[in-house]
Amino acid sequence: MGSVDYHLVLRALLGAPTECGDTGIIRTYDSQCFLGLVDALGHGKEAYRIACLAHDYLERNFHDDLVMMMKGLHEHLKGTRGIVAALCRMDINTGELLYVGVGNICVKIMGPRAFTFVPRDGIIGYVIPTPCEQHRRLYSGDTLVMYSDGIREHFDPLDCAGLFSGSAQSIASGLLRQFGKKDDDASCIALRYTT
Ligand SMILES: [Mn+2]
Repeated sequence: MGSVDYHLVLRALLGAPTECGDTGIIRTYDSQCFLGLVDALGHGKEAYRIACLAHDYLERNFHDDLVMMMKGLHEHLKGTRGIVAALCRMDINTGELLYVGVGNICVKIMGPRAFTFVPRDGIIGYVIPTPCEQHRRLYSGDTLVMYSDGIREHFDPLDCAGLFSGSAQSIASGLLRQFGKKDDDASCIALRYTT
């Protein structure tokens, strides 16, 4: 039996949560954990409105197959300025992890088998390639992080060695604090897996 500790942080560039174009959702059900992170293009009230549309869609459809979900999200957001998003589902018992991503949301496994998923290029709601599902496995002690481009993409794990030994909450808020940029909304999900 595995268990997960997870946390989501959001920070609006303009301060007000109702002007944040980044959003995220984490849902556990049966032995599954669904995680989605969204960055609506631009920022401010219009980005927030689109992020809410995406959030509502994910809230209603998080049980779906990830490729279907990405296609559905694309249809749902047509006519808006669009978003980028990463969708993950893990099996808490086996550690099996599925990923589908379009656009610049960074998704990494931190641990002895460090791995970075490669998203497909595109803007969901505008033009996307055929979504493609990637599979990995989390092992006990691994941490999954997902973050938008409001957080520096590359950082040296040595600069934050202590960070990854804490709780999911301290990892997510620590990444935002240490590597958050000053010119965009920012969001981060951290998930720690133990068996
Ligand atoms: Mn952004």
